[in-house]
Amino acid sequence: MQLYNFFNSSTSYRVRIALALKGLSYEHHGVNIRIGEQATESHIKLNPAKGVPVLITDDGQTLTQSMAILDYLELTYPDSPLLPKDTLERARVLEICHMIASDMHPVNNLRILGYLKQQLEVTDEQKTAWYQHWIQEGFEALESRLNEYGYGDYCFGDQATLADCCLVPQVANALRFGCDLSSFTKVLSIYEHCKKNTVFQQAAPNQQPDFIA
Ligand SMILES: N[C@@H](CCC(=O)N[C@@H](CS)C(=O)NCC(=O)O)C(=O)O
Repeated sequence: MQLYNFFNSSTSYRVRIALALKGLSYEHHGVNIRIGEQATESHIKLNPAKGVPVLITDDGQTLTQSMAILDYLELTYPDSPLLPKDTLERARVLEICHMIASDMHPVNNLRILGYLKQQLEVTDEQKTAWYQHWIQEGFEALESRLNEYGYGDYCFGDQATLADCCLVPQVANALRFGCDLSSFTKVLSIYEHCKKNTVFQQAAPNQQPDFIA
């Protein structure tokens, strides 16, 4: 497999965690979204939505959208499952994933922040206020849901699931942007637990070949 990704991209990081948890190797291709490599002609051929990650499967198929990639990996490589078999439990895991992937990530994506700044000409303070507002809203909901249904050291139990694959990169991004997450104690305790896992560490931004300090 080949993975087109960027070290600090949270959607890429989700997929890297899942690949690591499943023990799957892949060829890394760095796409520097800070300098617009996601919008080059060659990348648009892979992903017309101008984003990362992109997975090229072992049989040469091109897949975009991190949640679709995670689903593909789960079904194609069922060892070390990241979704529970029980239907309700599976839905709970996916609920957490989509709180992050569908609600939180899109409004704070690089292109959105860029549009606010360049086209709508908001100030840096307004852009930060926007970012922090959606982080606060999103994490409040996440904290509440995890307190209600989560259990164990990971989001659900003592084994990592796709919920943890989505949670860790979102927390890492929020901390990188200087958000105060101290009131989200459940979210933070899961994050800290995952960070101790060497498999999660393997997928971390600072372990990637394209990492820039
Ligand atoms: N929904 C897509 C989002 C992909 C996406 O937009 N990724 C970000 C990085 S986390 C990106 O490439 N952003 C580039 C940009 O906004 O220009 C997914 O989950 O794969």
